[in-house]
Parts: sequence; C-alpha cells; structure tokens
Amino acid sequence: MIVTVAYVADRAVLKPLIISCFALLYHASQDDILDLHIVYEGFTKRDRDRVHRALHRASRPFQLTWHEADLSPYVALRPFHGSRMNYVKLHLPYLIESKYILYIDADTLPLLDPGELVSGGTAGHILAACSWDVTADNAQQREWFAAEGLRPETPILNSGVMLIDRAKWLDRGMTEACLSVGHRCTTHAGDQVLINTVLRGDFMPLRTRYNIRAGANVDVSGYSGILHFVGSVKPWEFWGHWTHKNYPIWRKWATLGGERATTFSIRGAMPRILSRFR
Ligand SMILES: [Mn+2]
Repeated sequence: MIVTVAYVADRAVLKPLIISCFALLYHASQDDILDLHIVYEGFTKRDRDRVHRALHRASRPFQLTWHEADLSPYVALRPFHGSRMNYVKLHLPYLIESKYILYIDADTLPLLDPGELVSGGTAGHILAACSWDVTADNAQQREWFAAEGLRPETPILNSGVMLIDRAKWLDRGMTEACLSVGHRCTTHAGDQVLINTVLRGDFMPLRTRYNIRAGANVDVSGYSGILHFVGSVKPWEFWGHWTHKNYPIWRKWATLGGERATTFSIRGAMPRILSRFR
C-alpha cells in the first residue's frame, strides 16, 4: 500500500519537522511505501538536505515531494500566532493526488505505523480527526461557535492530525467553504476554527492514540501513538530542556534522527528567562 502523508512547515518548525518525518518513516510498515509531501516556506537547499538525511537513516522505502507554499489565498485571513502557514492545510487536496491524505502537524512525534491509521478510512466522512473532550460549548472559541449556530454538544476536532478523503473534500467544496468562513471570522481563528465551523461535527472521530496531547506538564512517554506537543513550551526549544516533561522521549528520537535535541538561542530564551525574575 502507498501511504500518503502531508506536512506543512516553515523554518520555525524545521527541527521538529525533521524528527516527526523520521519517526513516522521509522515506524512505517516495510510492506508499505511512505509517500511523503512537505509544503514548505523559506527552506534552503541545506534545510531540505537535512530532511533527506534524517529520512535515509530510517532505512525504509519512501518517496518525498516538495511543494513551495502559496500563501496568496490567505492574505485576507487573520494570522494565527503570527503566521498564515496553518491555512495551507486547506489546499492539500488540490496539491496532492491520493485517495486519502494523512495530514500531520510538524510538532508531533509519530510512534506508530501510519498505514494503520490510513487503512481505517473515514467511514464516509470528509475527514477523520480527534476531538479529545472538546465540544462547541467548552472550546476556546465557544462564543463564535454559538453565534454560528453549532449545538453545545457538537464535537470540535483538533486539526493537528487529520485523515482527509480527497474526493469528498473536493466534491463538498471544503477549501472554498473554509476560506469563506475565514473572511467573515471575527475570532482568533486558524484553520481549525474554520474547519470546525464548516463541518459542524460531521467527521469521523479517531481514537485518542492518533493524536495524544503531550503538553509540557503531562508525561506521555509510556504511550504509543502520535504524540502532539501542544502548548507554547516545546521540547526542542532551549527552555523546553528543563520545563518539558516529555523532553527525554523527544531527545531520544531527535538523537536517532541525527539532530541535536535543542538549539540554543539566547534570543529565543531571553524573554522566558527574564520572566522568571520578574
Ligand atoms: Mn500542533
């Protein structure tokens, strides 16, 4: 089987991207071919070579396609944490021709065979994703969802891991519907709010193991699945070394992938260091 997986990344997440791809390929079945697509912005040839080097260390069959991100459809959308890269997810079914596209955030550590997730399909839905325990009435953007008429119990998905049925996505005009919501959206949005507003809970729920919340304060090193480093403290950041409970497992995989676990950046660390003394 060919397993198609897509990432979207800029240089801010180059290191986690490299390790996420590496771990994914490492866990892929020998009987499958991993068909990897990376939509990028601002990568140099050296950056791309680093990705290739890590993938070759996994000694598994793969093919890799690079797509330069086109951010022009999103100029009128609100930036999310200072970037519009997250909206690129909305165009994946136009960029990649495959029945199923498994989208994975770069801030993840996939410790399972992706073929297992893809072969589960989407049960007739446009996509499959994890909703954790978030519903329209307890989501951060609950006022927006209520104003949009979502019922309080509507499950809200996390768009960090999504299995997309490409034909269904395109048939239902999902990209255009999300962009149109984005143009009138008044909340701190990002692709996730747009997708949830359009789907209104109509997605296949995935088991939590396919998107495990690996926050700084919860040790999930005993879990097998896709670890998702949610939250603002990331294990690959200078400060994460001390403050992230999942730093040891991150370091293990970063080392296997041939990367240093953290990059010391005084500029990146200073605001956090100073905040300790305030
Ligand atoms: Mn994420």
